[in-house]
Amino acid sequence: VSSGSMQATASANANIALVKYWGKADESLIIPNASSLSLTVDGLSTTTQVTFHTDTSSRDLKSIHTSEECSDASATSPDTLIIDGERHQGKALHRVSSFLDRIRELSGIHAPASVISHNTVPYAAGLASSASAFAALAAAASRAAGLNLDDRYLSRLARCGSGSASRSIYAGLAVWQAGHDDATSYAEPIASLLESNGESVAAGRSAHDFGMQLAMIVILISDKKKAVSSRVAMRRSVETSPLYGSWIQSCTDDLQQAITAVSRGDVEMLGVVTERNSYGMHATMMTAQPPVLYWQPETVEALHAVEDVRASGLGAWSTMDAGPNVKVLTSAQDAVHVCEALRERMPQRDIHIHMAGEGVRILDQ
Ligand code: 2P0
Repeated sequence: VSSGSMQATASANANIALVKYWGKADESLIIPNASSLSLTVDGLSTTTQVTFHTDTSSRDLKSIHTSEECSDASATSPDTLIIDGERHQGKALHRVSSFLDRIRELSGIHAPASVISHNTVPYAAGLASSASAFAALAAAASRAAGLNLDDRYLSRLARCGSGSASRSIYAGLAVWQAGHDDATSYAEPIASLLESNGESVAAGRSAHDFGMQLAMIVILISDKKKAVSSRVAMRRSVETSPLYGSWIQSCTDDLQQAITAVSRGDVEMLGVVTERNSYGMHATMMTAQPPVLYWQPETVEALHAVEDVRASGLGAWSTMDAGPNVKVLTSAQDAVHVCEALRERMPQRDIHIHMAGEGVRILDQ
């Protein structure tokens, strides 16, 4: 293979879970304790270029790896990582290098790589997600290494980088099937799931179209890096929260109801499940030891504003992830009205609409 062809660029959107992933059954393979459902959204994306430097011999790479055993892995990683113009080492590089090792193993291209990544929102802003990052990296790195993987395989691969990334492979609504090992834990578009379940969808409407008619409004509360990573917070929830068992049970019920809502084209039913599931996840982490509390006073203000907007007759349901920002599920049709109603109540906040977005795509190679 000529060295000139060992490069590819891919772009992926972030996704916001409606039924959340919170806790792993297998930490190294990233197998979750429950299946989850998300909406891929536009405007929060990562574009990543991967180049394998095949002119560096595999012997060089092996000797670098061997020297890692007795020294700081990050200092000797063969790869380079640049995110939004800034060179990263340490943990971030180590995580990317471990991910690239899977690609090297799969493809037999044992060459060091450079990874150059751009986020549409700054890396530090609390909204740049590992979901868009690892979905784009999985697609770009596998293509750069000459692999042509199908979506299911890409989803499994992205999952190994970050669980939520498994869902960003797809447009609109995606379900990550928990599974029980590497081969059975992957995401798929909700339309395929409904089809394989033999479920019918409300007349004149496909599950895909329904998903693409949803929107998320983001109410920015803070753009600071979170004090507790979601990885640590979910581990602590699994190990110490007395609510963890019932949380997992409720996810199974919520996913079932969410799927029914989608098959009926019922935004309200989907919204009610989404809001309840998010509060359940936060209740679980708040009851961990020590508790994980991502909420700020302004978070609570925003949650009340969403209730108030809904009481005014608009379809709007809140959901929150591992941070203080509030996201609001609504229909594409209502999005502008809901956004205006929220801005009226919180004029000092940054509030933006994110429509349902496309799945991962290769930009060039
Ligand atoms: C989700 N979150 O379903 C949940 C809800 C945050 C709250 O997936 O450890 O970065 O890399 O698998 O995917 C964020 O966790 O965690 C997340 P890892 P990830 O979107």
